[in-house]
Amino acid sequence: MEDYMTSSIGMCALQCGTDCWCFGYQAATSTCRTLRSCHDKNSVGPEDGWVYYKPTDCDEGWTKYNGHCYIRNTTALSQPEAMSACQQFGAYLLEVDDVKENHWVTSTLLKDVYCSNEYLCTTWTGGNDIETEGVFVCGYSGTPVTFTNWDAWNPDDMHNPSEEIDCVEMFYTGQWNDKPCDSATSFICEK
Ligand SMILES: [Ca+2]
Ligand SMILES: [Ca+2]
Ligand SMILES: [Ca+2]
Repeated sequence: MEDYMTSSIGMCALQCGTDCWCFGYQAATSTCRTLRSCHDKNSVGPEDGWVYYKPTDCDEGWTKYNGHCYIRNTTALSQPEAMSACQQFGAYLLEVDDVKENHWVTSTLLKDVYCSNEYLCTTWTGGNDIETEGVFVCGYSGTPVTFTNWDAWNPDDMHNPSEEIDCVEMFYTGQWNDKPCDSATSFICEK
């Protein structure tokens, strides 16, 4: 257990990362406390003014990783449709921040997915270069894509001048491919 001074309960929630299962916040003293075991959700703690939260509980069917919740949806939609579908869950289309998240998605959510041709069983991520060709951004946050895991032959939009190929999907191997955004593809939501 550790105590921190934080300016708000939201900042306190951010302190609760890996190895943190709950956090408590005492507004009167702006003190945040991260914990490895949980009080009942939103219950007032044993000391005055402490309120405890479980910030990373995932709903039924979602899988937790590093403070986020994920679900794989096998319905094939275009990337914009998949984005809207995720928004209806209060989530967004998968944004892969680093190699660890890429590996976790591949080894957990895609572990039972296999095709003889990897192009035939793919999953949308939220990345695209619609705005500026070759500059990939995350569709939800709008931030530049910093980590990438491209397949050796992709992105290949530059070799297809007749077609817009601006959305990023993931092979079951975890490697990325750029594909026309209106292609029907299964997808992963994250929140
Ligand atoms: Ca992510
Ligand atoms: Ca492109
Ligand atoms: Ca491609």
